[in-house]
Amino acid sequence: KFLKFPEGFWWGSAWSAEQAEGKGNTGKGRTQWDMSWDKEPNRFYRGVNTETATDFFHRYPQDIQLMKETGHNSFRLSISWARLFPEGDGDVSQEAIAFYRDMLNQMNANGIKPFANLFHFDMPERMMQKGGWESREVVDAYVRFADTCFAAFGDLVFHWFTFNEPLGPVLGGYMEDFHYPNVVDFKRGVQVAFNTVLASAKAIEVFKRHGLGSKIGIILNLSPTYPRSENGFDKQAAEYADLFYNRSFLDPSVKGTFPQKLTDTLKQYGHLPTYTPEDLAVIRDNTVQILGLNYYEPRRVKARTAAVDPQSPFMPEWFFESYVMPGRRFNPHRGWEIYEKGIYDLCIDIRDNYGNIDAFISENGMGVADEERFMQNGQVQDIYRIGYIKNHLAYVHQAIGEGCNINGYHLWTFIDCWSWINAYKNRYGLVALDLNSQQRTVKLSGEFYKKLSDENGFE
Ligand code: BGP
Repeated sequence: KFLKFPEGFWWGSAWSAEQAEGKGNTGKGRTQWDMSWDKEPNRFYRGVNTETATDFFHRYPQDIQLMKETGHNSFRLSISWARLFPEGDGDVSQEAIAFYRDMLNQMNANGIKPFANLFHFDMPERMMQKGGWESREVVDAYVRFADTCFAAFGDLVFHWFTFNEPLGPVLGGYMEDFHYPNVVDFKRGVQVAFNTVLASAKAIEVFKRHGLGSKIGIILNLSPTYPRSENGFDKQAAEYADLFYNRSFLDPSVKGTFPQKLTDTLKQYGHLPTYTPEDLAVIRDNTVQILGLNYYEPRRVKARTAAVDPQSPFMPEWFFESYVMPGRRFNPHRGWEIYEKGIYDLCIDIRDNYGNIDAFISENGMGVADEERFMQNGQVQDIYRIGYIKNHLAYVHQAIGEGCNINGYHLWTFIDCWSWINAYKNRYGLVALDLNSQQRTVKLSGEFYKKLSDENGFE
């Protein structure tokens, strides 16, 4: 059966500045990833940093042609804060503005709607030295950066996003030790979460003053959370995991308020962040106009079996334990469970609990190592990726049929790009990258994607 998508559906893909551009020659400042690299070059990054990455900086004119060849009518990039403001604050780089303006112009000229995101894990070094998202000064500098972007690129950007996955810096930087500053301190993490919510709302406030025709939103990584059983303890565990990891950002972004139960819990354990009544008013008055949904895997939890040591530092995991479902299907290269129905459950949640706000799938994708194994006549035959995309899209199609306001699908990613934990180990692209020659070759999935977009559906 042919599954047809609504007219004007956004077909595209996404990536970020740090992961794709490379340094280039506009005098880009250092970021937190350069700091991580200095500290431990081989910890995660497998001997590859972001100096060159996928070299989008130099190759964007040809790459935009490749977007066309692979069926893109839209594309999400991020604007590098450290490129615009090498010091994070202070003087803006005119070269950086010229670079992005030309790139955005070329995308528009080729019928590709640019979706621009303002923060994708890439804190400028100077800002990180001031405390990163823990610091109010950094929040203010970010808002100036956002303001500058709206003024400089407002005529060229189709939709704006304040953050990609604001949970990332909290989990990575303050809980699980894989982003700078690599500490385990949930209290500081909560402050980071609050400050990013506030920064997002402040950027939206400034955006509205520009009177642009575009919309502004946020991109969240959401994992529908399933209890191991219908047992009350397991269900309660799932409710807490959902509060901490999904509702914590969804509610303030879309409704302008934090879930009461989350606030109560943080208060009870002495983990409320510092804020003022004015902050809460800014958050209340500046909710998002569009929502990007990144979906990779569900979260499965059960009630804790091991007792919590009350002397240990408070963590969300005091309320639940992760649980691996027996017989689950998963991607062995990334370790993530593959559960396509999760994308449907997520869409239904947004329809029913978040006013069916304008939304789209802003990331979904499959990272696979050593894809040369699947090379035939010079092309990666990634039938597994085509299957992955189709299986998820079938559920997105069903959700749309049931009234969900889902306007597009962006795959992670376009050309193979650098990853925070695995550098170039796992490849996600529709287009293969030869890291030595920087040569690009469209994979079988890239051909499939073109057909999918041309026909606005698939069989
Ligand atoms: C998302 C990020 C992306 C990208 C993707 C794939 O969470 O927004 O930046 O990296 O995940 O994950 P990974 O690169 O860790 O395999």
